Amino acid sequence: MNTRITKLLGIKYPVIQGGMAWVAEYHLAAAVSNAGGLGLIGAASAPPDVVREQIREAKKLTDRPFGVNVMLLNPNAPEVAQIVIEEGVKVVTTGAGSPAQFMEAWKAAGVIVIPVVASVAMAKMMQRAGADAVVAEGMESGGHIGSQTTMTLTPQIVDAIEIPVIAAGGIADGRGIAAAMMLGAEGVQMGTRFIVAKESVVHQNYKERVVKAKDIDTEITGASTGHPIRVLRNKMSREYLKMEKEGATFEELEQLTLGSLRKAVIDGDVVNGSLMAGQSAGLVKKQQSCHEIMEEIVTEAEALLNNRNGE
Ligand code: TUI
Repeated sequence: MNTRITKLLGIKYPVIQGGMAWVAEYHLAAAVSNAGGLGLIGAASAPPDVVREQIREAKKLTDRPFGVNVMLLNPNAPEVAQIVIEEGVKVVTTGAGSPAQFMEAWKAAGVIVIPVVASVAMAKMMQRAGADAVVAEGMESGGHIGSQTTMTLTPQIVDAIEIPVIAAGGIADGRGIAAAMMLGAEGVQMGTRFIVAKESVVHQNYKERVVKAKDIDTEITGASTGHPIRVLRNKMSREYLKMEKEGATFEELEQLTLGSLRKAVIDGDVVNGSLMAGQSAGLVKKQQSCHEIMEEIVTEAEALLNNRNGE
């Protein structure tokens, strides 16, 4: 399990937590880091001051490295990018766009930069811009997604760049980790399995929907707006898709989903809230501590990878 990723990040296991909006707050980030992976605080659309506070709280709970995910659709992204530097955060991942404009400042400050990409072209661009690694994220993932699958995207990005690749999308157990390694990845990013972690502050109603989810229970909303989002099917997603089919405008759809992720994560409204989750929800069967999750998946992956070598 020692790869360029564990070495680069100074972590025990090559497992990175997804920077999930509302879900990836400091309790979860610190717990994942304490369990030997890389925890992440998801800045998402949080006000910059809240992100700073989250970073300071995480530092109180862990001495291990952790990171911040900067969501590039957030108008406050430039301020968040600066806060990351001021607070001495070791690692940044980015999502939903190109972080090129922040790269120089982050590199100058010694921040390790790992953009999440959904295409080979973007991976190459990020390598040229000075990224230390990339996350190759397939459309099995929850939330904002691209259009390629993890199985096809990961090896193509591995072939196209020299920096290490972390696979994401559809990975929730040791089999997924072993498979990702076989595709040439040197680490994985997992989100959905950590939604239900004991240390995750997500409302119990949301966690139960993830645990109960079957293989076919996610769907993609927003394909027509250019912001496809994978969620667990519920009243909200059905209404959204119906409006989308009837030709609703971007503004009307935005209005419908305004605050809907908060509704699900904080209020536990699993009817009208937006339940972002990946296809791997069907693989998530129980609520465990981050330590239990990490030990279980790494033990399983190591056994599979060692068997392959006839050991
Ligand atoms: O960013 C994510 N997943 C997310 S962000 C998010 S918050 C949100 N809420 C409502 C609407 C939009 C976002 C929820 N889930 N994953 C990483 C990711 N990045 N997936 C895909 C991409 C991506 C897409 C296009 C990265 C780069 C990219 O480049 C396009 C370009 O040319 O700028």
